[in-house]
Amino acid sequence: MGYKVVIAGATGNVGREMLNILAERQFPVDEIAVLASRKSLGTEVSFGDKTLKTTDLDAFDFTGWDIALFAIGSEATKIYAPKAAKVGCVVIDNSSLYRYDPDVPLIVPEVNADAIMGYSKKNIIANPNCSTAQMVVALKPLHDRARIKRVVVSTYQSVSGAGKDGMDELWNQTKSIYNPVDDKPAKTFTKQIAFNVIPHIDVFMDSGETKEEWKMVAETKKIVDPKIKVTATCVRVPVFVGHSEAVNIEFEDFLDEDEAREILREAPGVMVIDKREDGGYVTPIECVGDFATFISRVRQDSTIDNGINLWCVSDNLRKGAALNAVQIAETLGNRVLKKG
Ligand code: 11C
Repeated sequence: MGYKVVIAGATGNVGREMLNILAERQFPVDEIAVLASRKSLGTEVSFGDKTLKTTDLDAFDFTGWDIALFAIGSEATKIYAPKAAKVGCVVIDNSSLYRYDPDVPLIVPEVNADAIMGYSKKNIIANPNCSTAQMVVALKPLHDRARIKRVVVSTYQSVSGAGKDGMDELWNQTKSIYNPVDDKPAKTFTKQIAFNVIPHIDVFMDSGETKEEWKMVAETKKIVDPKIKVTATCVRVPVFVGHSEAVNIEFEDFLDEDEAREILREAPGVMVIDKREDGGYVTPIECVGDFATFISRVRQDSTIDNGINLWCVSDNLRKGAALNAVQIAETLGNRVLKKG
C-alpha cells in the first residue's frame, strides 16, 4: 500500500520537479492529485510515463489524502495549508510562510531528520530556502567535528529561483542583446540580468540585508545550531539553474583541509569533486538534474586560526526545493505514516 499524494502548484518549476522526483525515486504513490490555480487549470503535467490534467486547488477537498507537497507561494499557502492540515493531510510546504514558526519543523533530512516528529503540532513541515538547504548539508558534518562559530557566505543564485518568469527574462534579454529591436525591459529583476549580476534577492529589510540574506541566517540557526553566526551576501547571476556559494567557515577547533574533504566525502547528500587542476571543480551547469550537493575548492583559510573555505553548488530546483520536499515525504513515510 502506498500514499495518496497531492501536489499543489503542479505547473510551476518546483511543482513539475516534485513530480519528476517522486517518479524517479519511486515514491510509493497510490493516487496523485495535481492542483493548480484557476489561471493554469487544465494544463497537463508529466508524472513518470503518465500525463495528468491539473484540477482546481480552490475546490479541492484534502480529506483522505496523506501528504500534500505545496509549491504555491506564501499567500496561497496561508489559505490552503491550514485547510489540508486540519483534515489530517500532512503539508510539506516550500514557501517561507511557516519556516520560522516554532511549532513547525524546518527539515533537511541529512541534517535534522529527528526534528520531523514536531510535525504533529500543526500537521505542517517546512522546506527551507534553496540557498540554505545546500549550504547546511555541507556545514552539518563539519560542525559535528569542529563546532562552527561563524560562516561568511556569498551566493551566486540562478534565475530559476525567481520562477519561470525569471528564466524567461534571462532568455529574452540575452536574445535582445543581439537583436536590439526586440528590446525587453527588466520586469522580474530590478536591473538587466543578461551579462550582469545583481546583488539583490527578495526585499530589503531595515537592517540593510535582503530577506534572502536574512533567511540564510535564520534558517541555518533553526536547522543546524542557533549558536552559529552567519553573514550572507546573496547575488543573482545569469545562470538558468544551479545555485553556487563561496563559503568561509570559522571553527572552534582546528580542522585540516584534508580532513574536511574526507568528512564531506562521507557526508550524506554530498559529492566532493576537488582536484587542484583546470576544471577540477563543479560549476552550476554540471549540477542540473542531480540530487547531490557538490563541494569543490576545499582549502585552509590562513587569515584566521581555524578556517576553511569551500565552493558549494547544487540544483536549486532539486536539493533546494523539490528533492528536499520529497526527501521529507520519504522521512515522514518511514518514521511516521509507515504505509509504503
Ligand atoms: C531565489 N532562493 O533564488 C530564492 C527562491 O524562500 O523559498 C526561493 C525563495 C524561498 O530567488
